[in-house]
Amino acid sequence: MITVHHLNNSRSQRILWLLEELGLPYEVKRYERDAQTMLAPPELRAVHPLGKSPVISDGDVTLAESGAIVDYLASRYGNGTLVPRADTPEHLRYLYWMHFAEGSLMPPLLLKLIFDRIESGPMPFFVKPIARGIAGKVKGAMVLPNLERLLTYMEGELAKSEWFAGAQFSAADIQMSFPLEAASVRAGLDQSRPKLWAFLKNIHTRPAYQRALEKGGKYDLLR
Ligand SMILES: N[C@@H](CCC(=O)N[C@@H](CS)C(=O)NCC(=O)O)C(=O)O
Repeated sequence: MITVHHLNNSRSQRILWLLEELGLPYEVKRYERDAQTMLAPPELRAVHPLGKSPVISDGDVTLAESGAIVDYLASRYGNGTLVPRADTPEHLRYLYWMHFAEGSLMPPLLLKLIFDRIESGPMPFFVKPIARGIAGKVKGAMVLPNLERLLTYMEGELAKSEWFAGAQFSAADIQMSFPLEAASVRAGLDQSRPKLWAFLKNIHTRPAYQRALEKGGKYDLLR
């Protein structure tokens, strides 16, 4: 039996979705973020030393890192349905987007979250203008232009094919879902990018996506 160590409002939601797409039996072990810090509880460190989610166990295998988990499950149990055949251009695209999600897209989204919180968070009045000034500068000079470029680039890529790896839905689309959902609440992704917007609409209506929401509980992305 596969166990998903699932943190509320987190990247592990996409593992539940993948397992629903694959139609595999699995159990969900839930962990709740600390309401103040939003960090995972220490019990997750008993499963994996870094204490982050997602982590899965599958027999003797314990695996962390969402891209590795998605690729492992889809390759091992997907019978070729969610991973394009090796040595095809689609497989290369699949690999690219599988790594792009956490490697290129999440870092600026995380920076946006952190600097937004610095700008709006409580702090002594005499520090406020300095902290806000620094946060605003970093966002304006680096984070926002970078996000803008990334969104424009992805919009262009989805103009070439409906899904990230090509004409067929693949596990790379599942891996890309979390940063794109985060971009929609945090980085201004909206209808003005019609391809990316349609991607989000399309994934949200998939029955497996809906079932995963029922299994995972509340899924409100951090702003
Ligand atoms: N690159 C890792 C990131 C893992 C990660 O940061 N997970 C977040 C949830 S979205 C987490 O566990 N946060 C709570 C914490 O850091 O304590 C992955 O894709 O699995």
